[in-house]
Parts: sequence; C-alpha cells; structure tokens
Amino acid sequence: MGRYAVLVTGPAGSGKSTLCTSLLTHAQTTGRNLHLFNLDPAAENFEFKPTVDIRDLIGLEDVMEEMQLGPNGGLVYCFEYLLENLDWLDEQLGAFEDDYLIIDCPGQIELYTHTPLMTRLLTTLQQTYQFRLCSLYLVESNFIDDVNKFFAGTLSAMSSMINLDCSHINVMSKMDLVKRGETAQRTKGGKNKRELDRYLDPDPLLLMEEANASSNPKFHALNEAIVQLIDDFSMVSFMPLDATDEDSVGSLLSHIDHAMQYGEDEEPKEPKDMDMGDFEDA
Ligand SMILES: Nc1nc2c(ncn2[C@@H]2O[C@H](COP(=O)(O)OP(=O)(O)O)[C@@H](O)[C@H]2O)c(=O)[nH]1
Ligand SMILES: [Mg+2]
Repeated sequence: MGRYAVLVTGPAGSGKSTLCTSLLTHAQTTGRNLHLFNLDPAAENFEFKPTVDIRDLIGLEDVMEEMQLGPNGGLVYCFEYLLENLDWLDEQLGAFEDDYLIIDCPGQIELYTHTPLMTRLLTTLQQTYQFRLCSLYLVESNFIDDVNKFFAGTLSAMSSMINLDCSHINVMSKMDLVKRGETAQRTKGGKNKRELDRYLDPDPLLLMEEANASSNPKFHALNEAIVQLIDDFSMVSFMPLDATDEDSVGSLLSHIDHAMQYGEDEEPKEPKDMDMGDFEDA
C-alpha cells in the first residue's frame, strides 16, 4: 500500500515524544499499524519499543565520551555517522513493505534549520525507499505569549519547512494547559484559550497591527515584512493539539493522512458480500 513517514520535529520539551506515544496508542485502539522510529541518539525511555532505533547504531553518550564532543557536536556526529552507514538503515527498513513510521526527532532544531543532514536523510527515505513524507513542527502553546513570540515560533517552523522540503503541518501543542488557564488564575506565561485562539489561524493584518502597537515605529517596516513572509508561505495557521485527548490526536492523524495522501493509491477492493447475480440478471 505504500510507505509513509511522519517526522515529528520541534524544540526540546515541545511534546514530540509524548505525541509519538499518543499516535501509537491511538493507532492501537483503532487497529492501525504504526511503527516508532527513534531518531534521537540521546533518548532515554519509551512507552512503545521503537521498531527502528538509531541508538542500536550509535548513542550520543558514547560519542561525547570517545570523541570529546559536547551534546550538539555529538548529535551532528551521530547524524553524519548514520548517513555514512546507510546499509544499517537499509537493513532496518528493507523488511517492511507497508510502513507507517512515526519518527521521533531530537530537539536541537538546528538539525533541521541549519544543517543539511536531516534533509539528506529525508531525500534517502524518499528516493531510495519511496517513502511519502510529512513533517510536523511543534510549538508549545505556553510559549506563544504575544505576537513577537508567535513570529519567532512561526519563523523557526518556516525555516524547518523550507529546509526539509516535504508536506508540513504546524502544531500548537499542550492546548490542555491553555484550556485550564481559561478558568484558573493566569499563571506567568500562561494564556487563556480565547487569547490564544487568535494565534491558531490569525488574520495577517491584525497580526501586523498588534505587532506595531507594541513596538517602536522604526520596526514597523520589519513587522510588515515578517507578516508578508508568513502570509506568502501560508504558514499562519497552527493545528491545536492536546496529546492527552484521543479526539485531538485522531484529528491530527487525519490531517497527516491527508497531507501524505495515505491510502489513495490503494486498489479498489472487490465487493465481497454483494450478490453479483443481481447485476448479471439485469
Ligand atoms: N499538559 C500537557 N503536557 C504535555 C503534553 N505533551 C507533552 N507534555 C509534557 O511536556 C514535557 C515534555 O514532553 P516530551 O514529549 O518529552 O517533549 P520532547 O522533548 O519534545 O520529546 C513532558 O513532561 C510531557 O509530559 C500535552 O499535550 N499536555
Ligand atoms: Mg523527546
């Protein structure tokens, strides 16, 4: 039926691993066959055992120790090592015909925004293994405090989208925390739902007005340019996600399926229980 891979990206702590677990749990209850691919060489525990795990090839701690590298240099080394040892990936991926991989990525966003390493891996998945790809970029709802942080989150999501060059969905994670903020006292950095809804699918003009109202006039041209850029790339909208809510996870999975045209190349099935005699007599 084809091969599909969902790349779950975003900054550290944005909820990537939790989302991967929720997607796999959802798949289990709905009878779908999803596999976890752990691409984080520094990951620790998983609720679901990864089907493919980069730590079977190389682990960050060993690299840091042996190569005398820090965590970021070590991570880059791990990805370079993976790309030099694609026969390992071949062994891992070769056995499956119908795959739907959920790829849990490291939180160092420079991997998808600054270096070509992730792009090269995706090109291999696409060209050598004929995977259809979709990337998610998670931004934490609590982070989106004001329009300037919305710009920062959106621009890093855009940078990742341009670098990875595949179907892309922006996700605003941890929406359950925001819902709670609606009735509870607003905590520092917390937003209530109505305030945040403005950032899920905002009107670019309103964004610009809001940014201009809170900044020095000498930055207005910059605000306008950023809003124009966000609008040009149709990057403004975020899909809300509460990873603890089955409906929310199911709805995101439908969007992902749609983005990758999941199942659309499936051959139409013969009707099994239909009495074909009715048609032959007619
Ligand atoms: N309330 C709430 N917490 C979440 C949600 N998703 C993740 N978290 C919490 O956020 C923290 C970081 O999540 P994790 O999945 O490890 O983030 P990662 O670094 O992007 O993989 C953990 O404590 C999670 O329990 C969510 O939808 N709602
Ligand atoms: Mg994680």
